[in-house]
Amino acid sequence: MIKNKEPVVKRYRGNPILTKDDVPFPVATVHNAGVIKANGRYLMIFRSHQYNGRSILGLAESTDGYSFQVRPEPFMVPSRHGVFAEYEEYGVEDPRICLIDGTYLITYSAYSRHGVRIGLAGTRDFESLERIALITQADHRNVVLFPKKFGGRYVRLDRPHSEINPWSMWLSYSPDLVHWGDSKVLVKPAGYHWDEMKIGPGATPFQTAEGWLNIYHGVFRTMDGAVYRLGVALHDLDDPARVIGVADEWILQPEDPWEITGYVHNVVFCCGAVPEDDGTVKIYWGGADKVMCTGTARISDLVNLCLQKPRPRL
Ligand code: BMA
Repeated sequence: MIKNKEPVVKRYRGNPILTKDDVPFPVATVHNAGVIKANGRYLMIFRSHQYNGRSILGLAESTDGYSFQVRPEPFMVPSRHGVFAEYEEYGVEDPRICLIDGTYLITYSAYSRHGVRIGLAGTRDFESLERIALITQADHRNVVLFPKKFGGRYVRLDRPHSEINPWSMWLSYSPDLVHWGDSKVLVKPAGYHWDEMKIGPGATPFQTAEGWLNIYHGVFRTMDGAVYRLGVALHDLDDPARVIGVADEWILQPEDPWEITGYVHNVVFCCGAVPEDDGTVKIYWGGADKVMCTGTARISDLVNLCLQKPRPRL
């Protein structure tokens, strides 16, 4: 059992691990990065606001998951060609990375005067990047792919926006990564709860013996504005549309000064986590939409929170 005041996520003492001062091109922020471990290297695709308020993506690399070196040029800027140019006009944001069949697939938010939709791009080497398709209509954010096919279909967690239903987590299927459907709602914000305003998928889910672990964000509206925290849910290994349990308690909330104050205050926002061979997971989060931070958790602790302290079902 987890003792009451022991934090589930242990913050890295060297936080923040990446700031705008580490970036060799002009940016105002570094946050909400997708991270993956590939052949012993940690690859981080981070979001940065430019000084016009619109976002681009940069790439940083590390051998230990803590100390990152940023490449000299941005990794992805809004497209100037075709359909992508029209829908990325206001910027590209919040990337998630998922390895399927030898390709690193990147889902990102594409902002434009038409709203926000999700773009899908792929790379095999983190050198060149190919845009594949815009895979949602407006208004969707926070799409994460499962790193495996189920019954021959790709699966993703979705977060459509709706005025009637509070922002919730859905799931959709695709035969080809481009056309998606068969959607169903999986988890909704719980009333007068830390995530009662909205929830959204965070890191690419990873496999544990008990199920897929899904680290997500939840938002609570206060008199002082919204507070973004992180939570966990566990999905069935063979059927990710079956939610085994959603932990009742958050696993991380803004506490460090650079999580409380920044571009948007009181935000911890996760787009990536790296499970390690020693039973821990490195969780990466943006602090106050301004810096990147990390911390570790025991995977079994996160699983136990979903199994032993779940919230009531949908
Ligand atoms: C959400 C997104 C995130 C951001 C968060 C807090 O709506 O815009 O990219 O981190 O708000 O500002």
